[in-house]
Amino acid sequence: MTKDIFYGPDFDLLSKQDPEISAVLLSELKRQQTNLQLIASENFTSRAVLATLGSTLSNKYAEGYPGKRYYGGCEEVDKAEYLAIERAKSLFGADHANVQPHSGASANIAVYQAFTKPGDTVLAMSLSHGGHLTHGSPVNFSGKWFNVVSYGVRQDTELIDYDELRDLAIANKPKMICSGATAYPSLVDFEKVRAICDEVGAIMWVDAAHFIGLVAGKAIPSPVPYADVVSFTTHKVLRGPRGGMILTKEAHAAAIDKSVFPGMQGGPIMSAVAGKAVALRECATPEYQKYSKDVITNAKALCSALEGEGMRAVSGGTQTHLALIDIRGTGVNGKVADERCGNAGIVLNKNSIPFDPEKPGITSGIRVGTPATTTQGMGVEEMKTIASLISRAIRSEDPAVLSGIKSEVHALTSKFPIYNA
Ligand code: DSN
Repeated sequence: MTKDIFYGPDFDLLSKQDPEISAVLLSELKRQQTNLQLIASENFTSRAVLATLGSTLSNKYAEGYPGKRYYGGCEEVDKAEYLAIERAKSLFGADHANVQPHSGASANIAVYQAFTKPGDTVLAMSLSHGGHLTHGSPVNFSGKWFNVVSYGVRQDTELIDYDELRDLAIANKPKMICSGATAYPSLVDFEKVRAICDEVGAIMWVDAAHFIGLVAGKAIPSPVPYADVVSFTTHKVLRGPRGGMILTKEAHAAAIDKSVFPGMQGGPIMSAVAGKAVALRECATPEYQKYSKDVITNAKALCSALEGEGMRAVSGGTQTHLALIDIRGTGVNGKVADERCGNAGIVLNKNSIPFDPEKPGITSGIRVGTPATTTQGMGVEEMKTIASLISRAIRSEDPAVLSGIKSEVHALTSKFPIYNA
């Protein structure tokens, strides 16, 4: 382990000034280096991105947009934001990019605000079938302020039921239709969704948070040519800093910009905006394109190896960076599996499967993703090993066995070091 990642002298200063927080930074680094990171929405961003996040850009208030700020002294941060915008437009072939949302949820609030009014009807994927809190959950602003009608997957195929989606759209006449999910292992048919939106006169919104990195790497089809608006996070497969972004057609550019600022946010986090620019430049390289294809190859390998271990892949497999696994065959629920894997140094999350008989806090499934392990350089052989480690961890309640698996996990991760000097 190295603390060089924390920029030597500054870290030494922090260690003296605040030993408690510096200890957290070091132990979190160690946790990321030694355990297996299989949370589908996490990744290891580059040292270049981390450098922007720990920079003096964090000190600057820059309410407004480049060239039209409400504060003086923005000439340098303007350059960073222009670069982020131009790189996003070029990478995704988008008319317009807003790089200021603090997170995916913030970006989604801005989308609702730009295109709808409280009380309007929106059609989105239900959380229990893989959607997101901001897609109409009753405990979220989206479910409280909007009439969100949910669509789901078919029980037999566990794939989006486009016939049901069209029927619901015709019956409810939504102002906006959202596609995109957090636990859907297949690709969305954007052409079909566009046709349904056109038929009912709805705005087509794609929440691409999970898969936009695969789009950036040209590993899967892009929603950008079809959608009116695409929102996403920048820290998942995309491997950038924690944050959000929105792409739109030119016709909606002003509405989205007004909705982000002053509609929803104050000052943007300029260190994160600069980090987004750095990540977007990295995404435009052949290395990143190879990475994003490898992420999918690894996810398929992990998914089929887990099937080989007697677990069921929801929807029969994966076409993306994640797999949703029905673990009922092991006799263990998602909550217990999550805890046992955690004790074995395998970080993943319990996840509801479609039509899950268990409560969301228990679940019948787990979600696994390969963005982080692929960044580490792991490949198909390691995915087979990981599947075996997961299976053994899930099926064991003996702390000594879990501790033995943890040693194997540490041996594996030590061969694929991250953030080493
Ligand atoms: N928390 C993200 C995920 O894990 O999918 C969604 O917001």
